[in-house]
Amino acid sequence: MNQAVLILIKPDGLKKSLTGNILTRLSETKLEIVAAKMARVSRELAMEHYKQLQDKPFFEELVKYLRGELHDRMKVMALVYWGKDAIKKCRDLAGATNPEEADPTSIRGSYGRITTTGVYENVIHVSSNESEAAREIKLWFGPDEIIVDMYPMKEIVEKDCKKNVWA
Ligand code: IDP
Ligand code: MG
Repeated sequence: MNQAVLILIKPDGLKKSLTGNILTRLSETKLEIVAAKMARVSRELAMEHYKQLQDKPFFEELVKYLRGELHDRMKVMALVYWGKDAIKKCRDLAGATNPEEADPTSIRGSYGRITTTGVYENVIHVSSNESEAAREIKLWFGPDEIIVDMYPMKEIVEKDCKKNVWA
């Protein structure tokens, strides 16, 4: 069964110029990239993304971290990988949440660190299960940004909708 998984290259990954390394490591999975973009992260988006951690003492720092406030990089790279056992394959390559405990050859073990303020800067986000992946992918991407049909969608006509087009 094909699965989808949301990957975020977090602001520390971008600041450390790790995009290429991380994508190379993830290519070992032979999964297909079906969506990719650079994204600015509003406070609302960061809080919604990590809403299951809202009671943790590090939540406020975590929101700042994902927004890029700790790294002077107000963006993340968001991707959707698609294929057999996509979540396990990507989580195995990412390594444990705590970079000190992660396998030293994993992405987080190689590049992550624990900050003095307590948040784990672990360079990459990987969805943890299918329902979280669906919730997160729908949060970060619209249906037209993903090149395979993975979730039900509907067509709507928006009247008087203001948007930017090329001048
Ligand atoms: P995951 O990213 O491995 O799925 P989660 O428990 O979902 O781990 O936590 C989300 C993010 O919050 C982590 O990637 C890490 O940046 C941060 N984090 C999680 N647990 C801790 C902690 O105990 N101390 C500091 N930061 C943490
Ligand atoms: Mg998680």
